[in-house]
Amino acid sequence: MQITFRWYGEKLDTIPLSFVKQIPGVKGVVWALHDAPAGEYWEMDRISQVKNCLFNAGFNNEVVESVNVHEDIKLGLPSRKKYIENYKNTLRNLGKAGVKVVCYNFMPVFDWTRTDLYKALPDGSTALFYEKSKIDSLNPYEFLDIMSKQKGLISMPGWEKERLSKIRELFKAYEGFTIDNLFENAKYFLQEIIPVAEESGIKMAIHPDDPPWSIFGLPRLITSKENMRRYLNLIDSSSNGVTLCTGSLGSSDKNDIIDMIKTFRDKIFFAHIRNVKRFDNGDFVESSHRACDGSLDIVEIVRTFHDIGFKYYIRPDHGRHIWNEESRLGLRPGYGLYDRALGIMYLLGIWDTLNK
Ligand code: DNO
Repeated sequence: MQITFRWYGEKLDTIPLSFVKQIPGVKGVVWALHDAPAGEYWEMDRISQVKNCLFNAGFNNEVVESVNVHEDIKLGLPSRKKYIENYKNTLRNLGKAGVKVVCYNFMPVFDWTRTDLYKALPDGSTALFYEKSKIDSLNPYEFLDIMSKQKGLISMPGWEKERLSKIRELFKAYEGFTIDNLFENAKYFLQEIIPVAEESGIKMAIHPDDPPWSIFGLPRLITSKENMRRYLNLIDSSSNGVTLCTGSLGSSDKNDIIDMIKTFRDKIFFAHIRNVKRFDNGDFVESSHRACDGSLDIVEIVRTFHDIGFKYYIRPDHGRHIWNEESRLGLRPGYGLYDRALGIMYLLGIWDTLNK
């Protein structure tokens, strides 16, 4: 397995790559053209620029998260054709640049959803929090209004300005839309892009829905073992796989993460490993990586990856904001330096012990 670290690019991240270099064990940087709107074609020049920047700092560029899927593709509109063409050409360029895994998601309208980006924890740190009753009682516009007042929202991946500005039209377009419609449109998308991924030497790794249940009446695809299986069966290819995100799937106590790792062992090309603490009322908060701090047994999770001989990429995913880090200008919620670095040390500590 290979440890990676997500980084938003020279202009959009406040963490210098030289700092990332000082975290033991990080081989690759997980990157994307974060300023490219979903559906846009990624020019080779821009891809090469990032590649050079990562190589000069001593990292590989093998994992991209994400090449975002345009909403028209998820909705199955006729305009999807042009966005799918752009997607294919982007994959071709990424393959030429040495990219091996592309993470993406198929979540309608909202990518990951939280209600509080800086929830204070008893130890004085802050973390991302999901309050179920808030989501259940608000309509999406009220929700967005409250979220827009929190610092950092629009810097969250998946919450880009141009997407949010169209939120009313989007909800209108999804009226009456079912999970079967979404699966059908995903199948069409996969049938188009997977042959190109195969030719380009790229493994596609869909990210689970976060949280793994329907919100605001929208259907959600990757929420459970059954749905993951259904998705993988849409097209039989060694390039069709998943990102196993423990925190996203683990927000629901119905998901048995260990069982999922064992079941989909050959289809997991990327793993996001983090802990989450679930509460009885359906709320959850992102906790430290340590097994006893959250509801997930991270030790057993890492042990299972070790047992299956996992040879792909892992990143620590999110972290809390600690050591006054949230006062740093431009900090992206969940994507500070310190707790993600601690997370890596915890994961490597377990891995090295298992190796012995
Ligand atoms: C949140 C992330 C997600 C993820 C996308 C993948 O931190 O895990 O935004 O990048 O869903 O497409």
